[in-house]
Amino acid sequence: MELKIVEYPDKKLKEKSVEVKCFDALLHKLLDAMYPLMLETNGIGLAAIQVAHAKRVLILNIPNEDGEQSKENLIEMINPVLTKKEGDAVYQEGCLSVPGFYEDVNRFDTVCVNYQDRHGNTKILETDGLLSIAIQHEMDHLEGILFIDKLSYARRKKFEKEYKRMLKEKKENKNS
Ligand code: Y12
Ligand code: CO
Repeated sequence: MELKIVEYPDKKLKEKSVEVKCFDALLHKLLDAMYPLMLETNGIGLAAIQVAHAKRVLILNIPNEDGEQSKENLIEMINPVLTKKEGDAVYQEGCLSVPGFYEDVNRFDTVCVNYQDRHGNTKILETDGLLSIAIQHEMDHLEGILFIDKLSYARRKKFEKEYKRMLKEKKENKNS
């Protein structure tokens, strides 16, 4: 399955993803194609809508203490639901769909998430730190929300200006 990252301002990213009911070979194909793409693009989290599939599917692969990602630590979440959100955290986030821009975002510190694995088995995970932030970031994608949507008015304006300039430069470099 050939996948490509959908980048802002593509309207596809605003779509609300739909519940997965079939845990079939097609779902496994999608998950199997998302993982190498996420690694190739230096991502630690990726939602299916970022590869133009509006399904409630996301993957996470947090690097270990040596900064290395391994398949052992890959988490695949289907139909995730937050059942607990506690405390406050601020983290400088980035997104494969908004390349080149990083900004502080307010999140919950600890979350508990109920989800299904690729076979439809129910799982529960309670976590904090980077994994908690990544879960919240990726779950926002399922609602069509990007981290830039959570910025203050002034920071969002700054982003739009910088991003427009970056896209213009990209276009000029491509044509020269
Ligand atoms: C903390 C903050 C955000 C998340 C969500 C997952 N985000 C990512 O995995 C973002 C990765 C990323 C990688 C980039 O590098 C390339 O595309 C090669 C990137 O691009 C540039 O900066 C040019 C942007 C974001 C989880 C936890
Ligand atoms: Co993202």
